[in-house]
Amino acid sequence: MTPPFLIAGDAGFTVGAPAAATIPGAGTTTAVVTFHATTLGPQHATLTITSANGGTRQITLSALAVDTTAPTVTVPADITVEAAGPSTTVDFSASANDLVDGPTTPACSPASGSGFVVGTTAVTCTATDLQGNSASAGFSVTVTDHTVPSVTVPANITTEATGATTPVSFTVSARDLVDGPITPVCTPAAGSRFPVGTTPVTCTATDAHNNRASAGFSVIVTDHTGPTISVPGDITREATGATTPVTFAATASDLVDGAVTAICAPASGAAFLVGTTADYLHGDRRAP
Ligand SMILES: [Ca+2]
Ligand SMILES: [Ca+2]
Repeated sequence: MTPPFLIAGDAGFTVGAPAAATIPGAGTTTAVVTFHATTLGPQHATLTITSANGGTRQITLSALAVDTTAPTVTVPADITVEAAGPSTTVDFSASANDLVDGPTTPACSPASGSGFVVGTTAVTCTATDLQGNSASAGFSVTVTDHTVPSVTVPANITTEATGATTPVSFTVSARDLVDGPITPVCTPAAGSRFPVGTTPVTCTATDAHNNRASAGFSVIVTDHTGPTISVPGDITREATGATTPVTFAATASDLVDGAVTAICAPASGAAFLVGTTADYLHGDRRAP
């Protein structure tokens, strides 16, 4: 005789196969009982076993529902952003879900909305369920600086020569989003001596991450200043004939050109008539 034994459960658990077991003779059978706990803590279920002749027996099963599973933490992929300043605000979202507690908000360090410096910063997000099980996940925030500094130079400078070369000073500046003020390097440098004419000046600023920018202007040195001429005082000679040769020395010096030739008319050594002759001279090769 192989009477079936029926195993039935109350609400709160299910009985897996073989729920209806055929037990040959005085054998045993196995049924899988699964609790569906809706709360943590002790769980109870009652099994009723009915034999072929209608006899029943009830068995109370107990289980303890526990939560030893940490939440699952979801973080974004690694983030790369270009710096917006010495510190760059980066927002991100991370989430966590616990089998028992449901969605939770992980705590991230540094938190979303923090300021990140240039470089790579590791962010760790940790979620802890109500039973104290915690899990972490991480990603990185990389802030780059590919932005060149801004270089400020003056407008073209025009100045009158004060010598063969003329010292010219000027002020330039540069600023980087990340590094702040930077001192540009100018060629020629401020305070250099410039020749007459137009000389381009290039100023370059390099930030801490080797991003470089240049700006330029011109220094224009003009020479509108005539030479200084030295002539002798008025000369009086006694005539030696119809005309009398008179020699004299005249010199000219220019701020830019130095000594220049003074050309006299009449020239030194010319034959002068009796009377007064005005002698004119000029010497600056740039004279207007
Ligand atoms: Ca849990
Ligand atoms: Ca920069």
